[in-house]
Amino acid sequence: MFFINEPDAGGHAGNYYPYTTGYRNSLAASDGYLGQCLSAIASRPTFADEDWLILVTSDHGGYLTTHGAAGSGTHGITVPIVIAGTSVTAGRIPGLSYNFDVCASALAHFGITVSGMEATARDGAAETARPISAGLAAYLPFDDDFDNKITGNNVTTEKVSSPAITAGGRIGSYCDIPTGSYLRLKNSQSLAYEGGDKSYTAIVWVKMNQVSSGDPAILANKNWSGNAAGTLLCAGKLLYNYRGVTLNSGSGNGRLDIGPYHVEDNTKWTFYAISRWDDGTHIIYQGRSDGTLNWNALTFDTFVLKTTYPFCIGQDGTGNYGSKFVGGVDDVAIWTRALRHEDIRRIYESGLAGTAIGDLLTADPATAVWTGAGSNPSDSADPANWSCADEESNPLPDAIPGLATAVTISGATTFDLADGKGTGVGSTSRRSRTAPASTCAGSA
Ligand SMILES: [Ca+2]
Ligand SMILES: [Zn+2]
Repeated sequence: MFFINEPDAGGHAGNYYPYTTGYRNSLAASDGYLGQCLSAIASRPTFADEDWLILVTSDHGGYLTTHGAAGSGTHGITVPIVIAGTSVTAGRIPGLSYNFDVCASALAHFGITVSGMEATARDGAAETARPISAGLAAYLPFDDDFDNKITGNNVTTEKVSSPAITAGGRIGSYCDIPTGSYLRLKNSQSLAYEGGDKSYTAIVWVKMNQVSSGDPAILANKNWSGNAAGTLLCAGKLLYNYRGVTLNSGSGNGRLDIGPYHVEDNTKWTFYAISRWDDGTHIIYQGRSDGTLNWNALTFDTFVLKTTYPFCIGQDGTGNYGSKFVGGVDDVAIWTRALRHEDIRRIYESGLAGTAIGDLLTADPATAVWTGAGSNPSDSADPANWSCADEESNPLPDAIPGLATAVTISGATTFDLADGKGTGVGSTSRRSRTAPASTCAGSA
């Protein structure tokens, strides 16, 4: 076992944030030491016959220049855990794990089970990829209007006072919310969420001033007061005399607060995502304008998501909370399920690059795989010779092309659906087949 102190020192010296150069350098240095260690292990003459388990974790996280434990445990206890080895299942560790779980994981590797220990032996698990559109209940790009672009669920937008579609959003235009204005998502109380009405994801790009007083709601379906049930993304939670964005989740008789995150200045669009998983894990993400995405997580089993209030943007569920949100929101979306990390990262990075969530629904990189004999895509008239490369292995009728940009044929060759020409397949003959109207199930 070895211990690297650089991240601790780097955090105390500046702060514990991934967007701070000094801290990032300390992580890079640590990564280098770890790389040397792994290289040494892999170069052992008997390495091929050995059964290594590599465990990496941290004894604490950090908030500002502190370990982040007091007042809010989330910055202090949200730490990385990496488990690698030939016996490990690739994928995210399910639920919430703790640094002491590495002890149980190491013992389990040696076949030792310890009873009465709080720690749990961890392993990765492959997550099932689902289309980003799955469970998407509300999507508000604010480019031309305030409308929810997801039809069929009766969730509609209602303006209160004078929110305004304004140029200069994260993508296209955005919704400017002056003092006292907000948006109400009518009928959102009736949405049915997965996981016993407890799993959801909400994403919003926000541009605002650092809140100097009060704690206005950015997005909420709860009464802010006390332990009321529901969820609320809050703009001004106070910790260590520093205000920031938090997630507040209520059960009716208890609550969970995760965060806060420092707010960028009012010229920058910042990404926030909140999600709640079937297993109770709550996660709040902040994606900065500089490309750094980080998150805090806690478990809250008794959380109650559904309330009598609709989701509101710029207010709590009641519409009457005293602290008023002032700022802009863009590309807001609410799902009735938890999105995977990979999906949230993809949405964030796409947004940074100017691609809205709506574009991801129709222009997914739907990669269809040629499975027919040989490598001649002219045989593509037979859907049985194609399969969608997404994890759901959908056949071509679900898979192709209208909206896809490229198809992978027999692994290495690509087939450009835009002009219908294959490359590296012996000819560039045009495909005669008309693409089905539907797209890859991984795309819409
Ligand atoms: Ca927009
Ligand atoms: Zn320290």
